[in-house]
Amino acid sequence: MKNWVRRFARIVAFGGNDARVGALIGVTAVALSVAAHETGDSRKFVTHSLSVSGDAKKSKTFSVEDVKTLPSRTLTDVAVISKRGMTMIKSLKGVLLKELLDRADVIAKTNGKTKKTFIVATAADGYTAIFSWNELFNSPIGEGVLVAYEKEGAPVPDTEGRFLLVSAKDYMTGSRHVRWLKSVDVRRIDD
Ligand SMILES: Nc1nc2c(c(=O)[nH]1)N[C@H]1C(S)=C(S)[C@@H](COP(=O)(O)O)O[C@H]1N2
Ligand SMILES: [Mo]
Repeated sequence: MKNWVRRFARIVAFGGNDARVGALIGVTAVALSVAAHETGDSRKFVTHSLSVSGDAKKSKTFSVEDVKTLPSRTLTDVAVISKRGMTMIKSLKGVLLKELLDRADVIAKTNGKTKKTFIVATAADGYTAIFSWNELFNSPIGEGVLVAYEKEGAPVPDTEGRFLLVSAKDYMTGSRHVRWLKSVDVRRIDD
């Protein structure tokens, strides 16, 4: 790789007088730097563990391996829909968010607390999405809210892994498609 860059620099130095060579080099250099920038950016957001927190002292951190021990669910033909258009994901394997919350045991259920409870999903870049307790546990939406660790048969790639949260039953699935999911926090609107 380094040799390659050095050779490239030599071509730049000697090709300086030729406008066509110069233009070609310029375009290639921009393309290379954009590619490098994209991989660099993604890599810095990749998450390898997921923190689930809620009531009082209750909190649990899951590695990808930990999450893989929970009952898995596979969703097929998941659409990512936004104002910009639609892309299709052939398959996503993971654990339902409601299953993960049950396993972490972070939700208080006494004295009608659940109806005031909401769940905040936060990504490594600060992006967030929220779900109400009723939405997850008392509506069909919950069946589509998946914390995925596998996309189309491979670990979720750097561009959105290793934990990717989707809400497959939403109309506009883009807004609750949380790449680089880092934490899930249970909160209540009062008390
Ligand atoms: N972590 C993270 N996830 C995110 C975003 C983001 O900025 N950060 N953008 C969201 C938005 S606005 C959309 S529409 C979808 C799809 O984005 P894409 O078309 O770039 O894949 O990803 C969502 N997930
Ligand atoms: Mo979006």
